[in-house]
Amino acid sequence: KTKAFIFDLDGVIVDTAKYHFLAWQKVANSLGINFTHEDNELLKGVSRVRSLEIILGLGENVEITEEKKNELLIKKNEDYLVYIDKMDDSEILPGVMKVLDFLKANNQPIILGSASKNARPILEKVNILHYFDDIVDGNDVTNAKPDPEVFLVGAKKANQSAENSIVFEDSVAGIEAANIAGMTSIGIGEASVLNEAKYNFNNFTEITEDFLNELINK
Ligand code: B16
Ligand code: MG
Repeated sequence: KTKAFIFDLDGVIVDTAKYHFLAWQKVANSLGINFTHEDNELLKGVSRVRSLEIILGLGENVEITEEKKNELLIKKNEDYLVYIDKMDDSEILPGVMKVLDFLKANNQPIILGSASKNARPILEKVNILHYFDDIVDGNDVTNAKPDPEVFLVGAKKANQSAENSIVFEDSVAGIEAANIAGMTSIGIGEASVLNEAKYNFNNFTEITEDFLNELINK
């Protein structure tokens, strides 16, 4: 059988959260706002604009103009891209290649469903752009996760129904989006945090070929 396998990017294929953190921390510090690793968790799966709003909310009565906000968004992305530029395939998370290779060998559509506007350059940097039959990212959709738009568009590109689509996600918002879409949600990370997921794994090394075969033949 053929299914659509939809992968989130940040936190699933690569750990870019650490680079987002460094770039956002610079922005926060420039505004006198304390921004911790714990705060960074709030930004996972969330769009760039929304991330800035969350950071501004961490400060006390920080009010800035729209113009300044746009400036900060540009500055943040410029900083982030400096880190991205240094990435290579050693940054692909454990077990990911094994799963991508297995799906490819079994002729399953592989789709990217990410909120990031930098998805393509990141996939290029880590040398796996050619694995993807289609890419749906922050440039293609208007509604951010937990809205299911990004995954619904992805399934459509693979010519598969939502029921025949499987989503790998590391964020609560992403799992919620997959569930709302009526897709099979697979949480990658803390099961206690991603407790709404249909299946949970700490990382891709725990995903067996038997499990993937079960998903394909269901
Ligand atoms: P960018 P994902 C998301 O990617 C990240 O988890 C989130 O932290 C980030 O703010 C968002 O992309 C936008 O990224 O600034 O590169 O457009 O997890 O949906 O792959
Ligand atoms: Mg993610």
